[in-house]
Amino acid sequence: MLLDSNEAKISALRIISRCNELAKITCEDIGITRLYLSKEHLIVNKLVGQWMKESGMSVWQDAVGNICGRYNAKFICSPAVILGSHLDTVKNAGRYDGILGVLSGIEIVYWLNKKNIRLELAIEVIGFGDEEGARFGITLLGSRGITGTWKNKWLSYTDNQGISIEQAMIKFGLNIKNIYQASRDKKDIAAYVELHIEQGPCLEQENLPIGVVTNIHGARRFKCSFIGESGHAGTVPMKYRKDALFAFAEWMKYVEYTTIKKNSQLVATVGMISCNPGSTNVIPGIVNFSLDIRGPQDIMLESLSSLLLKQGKVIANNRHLIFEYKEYYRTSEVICDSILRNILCTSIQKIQGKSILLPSGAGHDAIAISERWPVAMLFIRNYRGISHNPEESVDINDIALSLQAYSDGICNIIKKKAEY
Ligand code: HGY
Ligand code: MN
Ligand code: MN
Repeated sequence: MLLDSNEAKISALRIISRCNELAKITCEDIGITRLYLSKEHLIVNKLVGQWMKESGMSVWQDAVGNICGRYNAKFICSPAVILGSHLDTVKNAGRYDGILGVLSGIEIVYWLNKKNIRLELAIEVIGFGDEEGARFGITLLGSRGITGTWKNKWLSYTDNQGISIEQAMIKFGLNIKNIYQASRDKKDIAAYVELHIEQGPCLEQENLPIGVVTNIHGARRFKCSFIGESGHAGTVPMKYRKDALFAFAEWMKYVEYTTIKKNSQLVATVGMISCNPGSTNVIPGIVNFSLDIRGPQDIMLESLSSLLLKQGKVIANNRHLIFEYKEYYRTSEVICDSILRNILCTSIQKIQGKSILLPSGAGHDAIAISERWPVAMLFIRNYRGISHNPEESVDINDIALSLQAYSDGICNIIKKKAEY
């Protein structure tokens, strides 16, 4: 075991204090919001880069704004096992989503370095710059830099101030001509193992601090609109109205009922809505909104999305409105690598007596990385699974236990991978 319980506790205390320090780097007066290519992103990269350096890593910021650290193996050019997660947040976020995984990876390297241990493979820790997609709408822009699957068309995507990714990159100090320099050779990476808060209730229900992820659910995201006719709130009789908000409300009831009825693993969320023109005394003529659906299999997502979108059309027709939608994001289910999973389960059993396998309803950078390398994820229990919420919290003892399991798992994965 790389870490004994005292060392794990020292690291857990440092992780908590660093999460609190990073939580102060936000673009809002209250709450934590840290967006890709923002000035807060740059500040966090510098601070996390310094912590990486102090733990014994060589550090660089790559061509898409990820902060990367490398702890060499016995042989300089050995491939690496990548640890890490994301440093960006959603709006009004919690302080552990993503951050905990990056800081935990740094702690593993800290103790290897302190104990003068060099492994058969290198360890790299990456703080990805954009997993949430909270600024530009598309997600995994950091991890897709590593996999070399960046699309040039993304450069023209804009945030709600009309700033494009291209403009934001230039302001951040990146050269858009170099984006492909972030992509890594297949042979340079052996595996990716991410520690992340569960953001769900399973571990708490099982009364276990840590679990291993079986699969990451797929996702579909749509921009939708009900288009009716705005009118005078006082004069238009109800039966003559083309009220976009009532159509939306009727559709929302259908979304909830149909998703629940179809399958307990399916979820559907309308997280953003704008009602236009947005005056008390005007009948809403247009309602624009987002639709985010998740589920374990593409076929389930396919059938749920077609049901919901078809019903949007039916409701619009019945009310003499128009229903429009555009899909702008999709990821398929990712199955975590079984060899890596089994090694992590063995480490967890050592720590907590039993291991548990569970799905991830949330998306992670592992989705992008899995397109080129084997991935695995460890989940740590977080209070009531609350996440994307300032109430997000993690128990310090769970952090210490997860560090012992994570470090033991990584050392064993490296041993296994070095046999190849
Ligand atoms: O939305 C998600 O699943 C993740 O938090 N980006
Ligand atoms: Mn998140
Ligand atoms: Mn996350």
